[in-house]
Amino acid sequence: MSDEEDEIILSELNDEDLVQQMFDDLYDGLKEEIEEGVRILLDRGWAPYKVLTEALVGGMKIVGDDFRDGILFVPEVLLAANAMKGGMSILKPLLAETGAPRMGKMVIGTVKGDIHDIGKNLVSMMMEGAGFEVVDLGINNPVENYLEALETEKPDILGMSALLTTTMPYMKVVIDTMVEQGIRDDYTVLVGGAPLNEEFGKAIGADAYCRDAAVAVQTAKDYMARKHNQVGA
Ligand code: B1M
Repeated sequence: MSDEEDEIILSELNDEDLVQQMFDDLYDGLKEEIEEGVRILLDRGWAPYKVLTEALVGGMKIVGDDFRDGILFVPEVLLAANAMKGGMSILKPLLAETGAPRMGKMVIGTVKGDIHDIGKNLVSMMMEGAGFEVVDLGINNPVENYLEALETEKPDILGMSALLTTTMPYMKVVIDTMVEQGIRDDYTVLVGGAPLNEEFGKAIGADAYCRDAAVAVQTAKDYMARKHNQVGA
């Protein structure tokens, strides 16, 4: 870090400059600065969701673009991801503290061969905030992990995340196995991740593709409402 950057006092920046500075700090993997930025924005009355989407996810988009273009490499992106997680850990309890009534239960995990977990964690946080109980299986899950969790946790929803074009087909392996075992229709299956789209979701037999965490929450709520209507009918 240069002397000039050393002198930046985050709390003295206006909101716009602070968010720009947080983009730079996320890019540079500066976890403590990101945590400080998050706290300042919250103190200024920003809603946790706004901090998450505008300051953190916005910054990660820049990291992603430069990673794609070969300007950033894995070690730098890992640092950025670590800084992002620092910010997310401050927001997590706030997003979960909405006092929303219990909506249902979801098991979620990133599929086999894939270690990306930021998006999945964000979905988990937002689902918890909306009143869902979430069982997070973590990353790199073979089909057996999902099946075991379905049996022991008995969730309403199975969520799967994949960030690589090479790992997204594995979602179909999980769904096909559920079909083979005659349990597919016992659950709502929601899928998400940057390389997916609606067409892919349909093609693999998922109930819905969710573009982002907010869509995941809304879709989950819609399916729960339908389920309750069916039970009530
Ligand atoms: Co990786 N990586 N990465 N990476 N990485 C991508 C995905 C990539 C697009 C970068 C690029 O080239 N532009 C590219 C994939 C290319 C492709 O397949 N077409 C890529 C690559 C190639 C790789 C490696 C192969 C690199 C290498 O080793 N040479 C390697 C693979 C490792 C592996 O998994 N086996 C790798 C490694 C890594 C790091 C470990 C360094 C790190 C991950 C750290 C971590 O997650 N703990 C990393 C990161 C951070 C990224 C980028 C930069 C950012 C991903 C992210 O966190 N985004 C990413 C570039 C990009 O996506 N633009 C990239 C922020 C997050 C909030 O968004 O995850 O999309 P996202 O989640 C969203 C939605 O997609 C949706 O909601 C979320 C919140 O709104 N969603 C769901 C996600 N999951 C859902 C589940 C649901 C519902 C919605 O269930 C109901």
